[in-house]
Amino acid sequence: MADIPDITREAQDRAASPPLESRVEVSESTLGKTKRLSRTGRSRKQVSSSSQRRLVVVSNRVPVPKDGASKAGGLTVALEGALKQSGGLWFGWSGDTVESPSDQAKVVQAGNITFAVLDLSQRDYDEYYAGFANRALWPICHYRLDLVQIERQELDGYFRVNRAFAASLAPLLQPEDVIWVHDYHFIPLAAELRRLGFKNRIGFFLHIPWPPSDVASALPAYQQLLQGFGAYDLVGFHTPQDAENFQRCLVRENIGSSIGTGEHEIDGHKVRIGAFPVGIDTETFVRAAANAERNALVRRTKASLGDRDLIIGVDRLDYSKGLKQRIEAFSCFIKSNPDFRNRVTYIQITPKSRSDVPEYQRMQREIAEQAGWTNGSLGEVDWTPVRYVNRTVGHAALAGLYRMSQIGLVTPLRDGMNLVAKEFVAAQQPDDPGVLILSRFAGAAHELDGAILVNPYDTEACAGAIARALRMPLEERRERWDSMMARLRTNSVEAWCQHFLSSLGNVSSEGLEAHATTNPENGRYPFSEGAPA
Ligand code: ADQ
Repeated sequence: MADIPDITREAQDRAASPPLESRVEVSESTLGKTKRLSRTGRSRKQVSSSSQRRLVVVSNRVPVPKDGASKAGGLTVALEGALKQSGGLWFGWSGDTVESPSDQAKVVQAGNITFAVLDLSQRDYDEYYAGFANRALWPICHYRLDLVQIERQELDGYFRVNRAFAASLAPLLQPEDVIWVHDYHFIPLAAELRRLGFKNRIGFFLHIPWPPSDVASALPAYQQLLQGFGAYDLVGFHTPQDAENFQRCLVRENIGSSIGTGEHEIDGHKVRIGAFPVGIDTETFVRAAANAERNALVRRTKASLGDRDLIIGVDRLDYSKGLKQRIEAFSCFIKSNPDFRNRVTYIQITPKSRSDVPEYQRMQREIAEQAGWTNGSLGEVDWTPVRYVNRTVGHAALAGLYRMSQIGLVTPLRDGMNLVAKEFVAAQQPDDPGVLILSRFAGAAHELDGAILVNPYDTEACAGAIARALRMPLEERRERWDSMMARLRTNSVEAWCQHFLSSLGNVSSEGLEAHATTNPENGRYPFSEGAPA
């Protein structure tokens, strides 16, 4: 497995000793007092120094606390950890569609986090979310040109909603706020805020992959989207490979000019580009897993397995997760290793998502049918080889299910990071850990060097990996787990957040120069160490 990306080591150092000017703390003014401020002016009450900058997070879905229900989105899980540390404002879509949405956000205060959300009209939802974001950006960023749906109207809707969200966010912003925009739904948001006169530091993090230019250029309004990145001060990706793909797209399209390693100037504005691999709340997961024996679902599942081994897969139901190929690989494993018949069970826990997008409806049907066929052809009266479940499971139970599994099967066809891979590792019992089988096309493959890396399209190789994992001696399992766990302990979600925000805080001419001098221009991308071959 390849080397550790340099930026992660840097993250560890920074997390241990955050620079003063980049610390983000809760300022006194909260959104509860939603007074309108001049766009660039400073309210007299806002005495805000660089060490007291309020953090504003923008993401499509905002988990406004309601009933403590468990959440299935990786973005949510990662960001909650981040905002709890610093407090501030979390702005985005409410998740609701209404007939006549207000342009003023609904505000809820919870602890040190203020949530502000907007509803969408059905048309906005169809065009911006179900349309352009999930039928053009998502498939293209996951290298699925065969699934792309391009509609002018949806493209217009995407830019229209971004403009409207920027306009509604504007009155809630303060001049010193540090704004952190998340994911593909909001690429043009910074450009819209700049157009309104905001000069705040604005960072962007993409939670999904960024493909090479031949694939990315299938995006409609490709140049306009790329140009929009120029309004950010910092653009982050999960892996060096994604960051490199992105910068090459800029170069190839003649958008601005490269001004050093990982830096670009677009319309006179400097943008820093880098890899920031997201982590998980490792210690919480470790504790949850250790206590999970008390969990009723975990206990019932254990009893239902008897002495069979367990293989676990946990994914949102999405074509990027490679579920069809995974079930095929499991089936191939059983057929080629008959001694494992009735000795191993594969549980796939998969909540449905985006069910109103036609490509997802089709896939949901296909996967369910495939699980049914597999059980029909392989199963016994007393053995269901594949337990396929469309449910969300609470994190405590999930941690326990990971822990009792001999294998974590994480084989996406393409994934920005994949938090499940990390959660599985964190949940293992140190003296008897399970084995992670991980797709080389998941961002996590850049970090988790103790996993068995597989090509998810190669059914027989994946089946072979399952057999190898089930027969792996304890010593090798421990060795592999130790090295992955060390990484998870240092690159937690806190370290990720700290690293991104400190990098955003350091974006200035001076910071950029300093950065350039520490990365000798040797023709390689600065963070390109660590990409799997
Ligand atoms: P996702 O595509 O949603 O995230 P992932 O990173 O695996 O994928 O995160 C899924 C999260 O949802 C995990 O925390 C997992 O525990 C949880 N989850 C999944 N199924 C569940 C279930 N049945 N019950 C309960 N919880 C469940 C996007 C990108 C990823 C990237 C993340 C974070 O697609 O590549 O890693 O954002 O940046």
